[in-house]
Amino acid sequence: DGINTMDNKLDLSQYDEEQVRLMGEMCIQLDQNDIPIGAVSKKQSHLMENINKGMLHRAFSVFLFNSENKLLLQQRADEKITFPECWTNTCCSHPLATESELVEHEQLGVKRAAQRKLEHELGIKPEQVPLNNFKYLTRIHYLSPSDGMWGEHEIDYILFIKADVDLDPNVNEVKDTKYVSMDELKLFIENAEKTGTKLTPWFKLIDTNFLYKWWAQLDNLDKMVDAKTIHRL
Ligand code: DMA
Ligand code: MN
Repeated sequence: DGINTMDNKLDLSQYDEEQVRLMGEMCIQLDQNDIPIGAVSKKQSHLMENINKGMLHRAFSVFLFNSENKLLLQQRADEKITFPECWTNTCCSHPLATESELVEHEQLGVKRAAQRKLEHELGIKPEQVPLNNFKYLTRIHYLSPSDGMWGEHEIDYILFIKADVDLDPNVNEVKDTKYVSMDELKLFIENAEKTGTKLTPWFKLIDTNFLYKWWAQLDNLDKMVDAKTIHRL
């Protein structure tokens, strides 16, 4: 990765040091059918220059609901390099190109990554979010620029989990959190423009296309699972 000339020309000194360090993580590069074709740094895989040439990687989005069926939202920290200050679903990130997070059987790799990042971003202990309690719903393929240089181009595994958890947010990742009911979220999104609330593009896509019909079946999710389709949004 270090020998790539574009890496050496990129000046990341304006960004938060910890977030720059995390840009060195190795993501799973994919073909259009979600077949892994290699490892690529988070930095390389989030540069629009590479995305515009078709570079694609694997991601996950967790939606965590408490026992009152309220959804936990987070506001991304100002320090985030992509989509800072945006409100979004509970937790998103990338399974890493490691043996344990590449496992595809029962989406075990993405579930392991989800458990790892729920602890890293929100301080949720793994015991409160057991791997077996994550429900994989489907995959979403989307592309969204963030600002001029950065963006997302992912196949995103949607994971739901119901759990009452203790939060201890990492302020380098998360600026704020809140639980919302279905009606509260609809109002929050409807009023976002008026209130100057920024939302992530993937959260808007999932909200528009899938969220409420899944949420209405929270205690009956098996019939909602579409394991095979890659929804191109
Ligand atoms: C990336 O999320 C994943 C999706 C689904 C957009 P992120 O930018 O929060 O990743 P990370 O927490 O690793 O920076
Ligand atoms: Mn990504």
